[in-house]
Amino acid sequence: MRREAKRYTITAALPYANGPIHIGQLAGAYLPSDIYARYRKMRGDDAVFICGSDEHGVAITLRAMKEGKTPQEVVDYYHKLNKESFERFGIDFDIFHRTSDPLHHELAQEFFLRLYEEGKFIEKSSEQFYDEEYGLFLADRYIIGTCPRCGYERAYGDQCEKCGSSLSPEELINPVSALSGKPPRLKKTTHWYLPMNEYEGWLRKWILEEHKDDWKKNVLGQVKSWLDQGLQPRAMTRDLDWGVKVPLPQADGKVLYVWLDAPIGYISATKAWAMENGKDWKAYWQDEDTHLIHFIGKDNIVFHCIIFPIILKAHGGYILPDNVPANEFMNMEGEKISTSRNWAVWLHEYLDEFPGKEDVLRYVLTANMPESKDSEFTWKDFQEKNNSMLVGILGNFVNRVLVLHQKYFNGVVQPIDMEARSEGGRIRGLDLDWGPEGFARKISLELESFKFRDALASLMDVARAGNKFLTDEEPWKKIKEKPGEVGEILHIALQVIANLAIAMAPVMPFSARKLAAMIRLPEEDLRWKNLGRYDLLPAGHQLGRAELLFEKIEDAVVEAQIAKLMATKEDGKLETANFPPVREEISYDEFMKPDIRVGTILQAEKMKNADKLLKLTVDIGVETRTIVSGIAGHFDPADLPGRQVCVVANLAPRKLRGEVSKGMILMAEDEEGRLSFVAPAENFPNGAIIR
Ligand code: B3M
Ligand code: ZN
Repeated sequence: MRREAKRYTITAALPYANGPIHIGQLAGAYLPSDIYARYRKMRGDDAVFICGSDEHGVAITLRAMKEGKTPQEVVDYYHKLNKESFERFGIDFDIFHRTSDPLHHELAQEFFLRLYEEGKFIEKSSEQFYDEEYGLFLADRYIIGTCPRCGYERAYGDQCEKCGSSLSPEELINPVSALSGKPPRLKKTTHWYLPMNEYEGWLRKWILEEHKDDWKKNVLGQVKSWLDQGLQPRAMTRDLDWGVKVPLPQADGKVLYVWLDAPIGYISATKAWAMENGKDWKAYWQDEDTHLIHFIGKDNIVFHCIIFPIILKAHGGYILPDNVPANEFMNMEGEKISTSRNWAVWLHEYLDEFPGKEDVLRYVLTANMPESKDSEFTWKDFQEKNNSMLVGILGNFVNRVLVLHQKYFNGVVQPIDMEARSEGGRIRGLDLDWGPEGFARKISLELESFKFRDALASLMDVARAGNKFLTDEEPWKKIKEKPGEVGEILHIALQVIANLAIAMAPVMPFSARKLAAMIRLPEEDLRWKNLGRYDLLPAGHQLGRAELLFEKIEDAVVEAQIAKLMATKEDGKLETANFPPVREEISYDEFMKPDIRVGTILQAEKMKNADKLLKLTVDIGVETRTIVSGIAGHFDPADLPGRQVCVVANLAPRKLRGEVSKGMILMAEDEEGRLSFVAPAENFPNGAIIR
């Protein structure tokens, strides 16, 4: 049985300080955690909301290499940018710490030493991939190859970003160094491994049995699939010079694996916050009555549900997560969000370009949150949701009421005989349940079960009910004959508005505050316990000045954003910096060896029992050939006949799935593994020579 929570430790994934924050990360981890933390605090719960920059790992050193900077320069820059962006966007962390802080290094080393001294690691020497040219062992993102599980060709040495599998370098098919682009050689080294396999039974019971009803299906599904595949011992150290030093005399030149140190960053951040605020950090990490909740994106599930819990368990004395409500991914304008291709909306740019519209983005991202499946952001939808929902429903209701109220009653709340107007927990004419099972409870339960989309929809239903009430009651027609009744109608509508101000606050804190000021609802009344009350604005209460809560967004504004995206897309195509450097020199004679010809695809069909292969019939002028090509995942065979290609014509024939393939089709491949045919710029005779 779950214990009632006395306090909440709420964490959001520590973003790598190697780039700005984009909307996918906001929708995945930062907005849901912020909404949840705000909700807890509005209820008066003891809750701390923790985040910070993840400043170690190959993600940082690769970026530094690409930018021609030191890793320290890179993390200093992005830590500051991201911390400020989060603040401006109203992501209300109690602390945004950083893993380069000495406090963190100390704690991470303490963890390592404790596990080391208690014999929780296995020390093992083995041959590992090594890049001769760069003099570096190739761990994690330094090595790229084909994922053994899904076939994605640009999986990293620690994880496949396509299918989410956690990997180790030796599992990759056709591994190459991300640095030199060359196949690595093997070199001996010693590391400390966490025998994750020993914890399988325990994990199965703790997650798949004890949490089978309260954890999200997507999270349980991933955990189950890892456990079913069987866990392997995983190295907790790396041969790198950037990171937390391994605190052992024999481990010179080694650092902790970033996924060992980063989650400990949640704890060190809590410690730093506690020190600054006179709190006891242990209560938030070691007291069984604390609920620990990790908000993350789906690519981080294995680390938060398997590796970090094992580390906490092996260490002892720490609580385990009560829930890990991981989200799926948000796509954008029909494509995967991609940092390397600059296909994203960057938070700091949005904040600069849409001042005062933080809540619009918060609303749209929450309404499209990828809670149970991948979702999509488009600028058109952004505009549409703003204009129809925020302006059309919520803003319109508030504005109509406040303007009429000002006009008829100078902003003074009128008396009402509530008894006479209500029956059975409802106010006549208004489709809202104010009772204990009513809208207030519904929204609370939705927030508590991490159903933020539903909570937002319920909130909009309240505004809709208010709008309908006003339209049905037609106070503007009654004001001459029955001013007393109009006073009551607006009184009721104002109570709905006060409730909206409270219910909005977790998702749209800026607008909630603005609205509260407009109705002069005192700060201390913006509490969750007041939700569902219809006496928040008593008769005689003087309202403030009405302003527009939301404004229409014109076509030109979103068209400009779309144009900007298209432009970056063009730039992105030309970007080469992330590709491996040029390979070793060859002689002119070597260059002349391949005989490359222009050809035209005549037929294309899928190969049986091989999802990735297409059988192509290609006319290369001098003859017609069969070529088997591994492009089935990228192209529809129906689209290929008639397409010109370049063929390496003198490649030795190979037998693939029983079919003899004569030659190879040339393809360009980008960082995401997308393929594009290489062909002459205009239609050309088949058989023409390329050199
Ligand atoms: N920095 C990965 C990411 O940004 C990683 C999360 C760490 S959470 C402890 O997605
Ligand atoms: Zn994969």
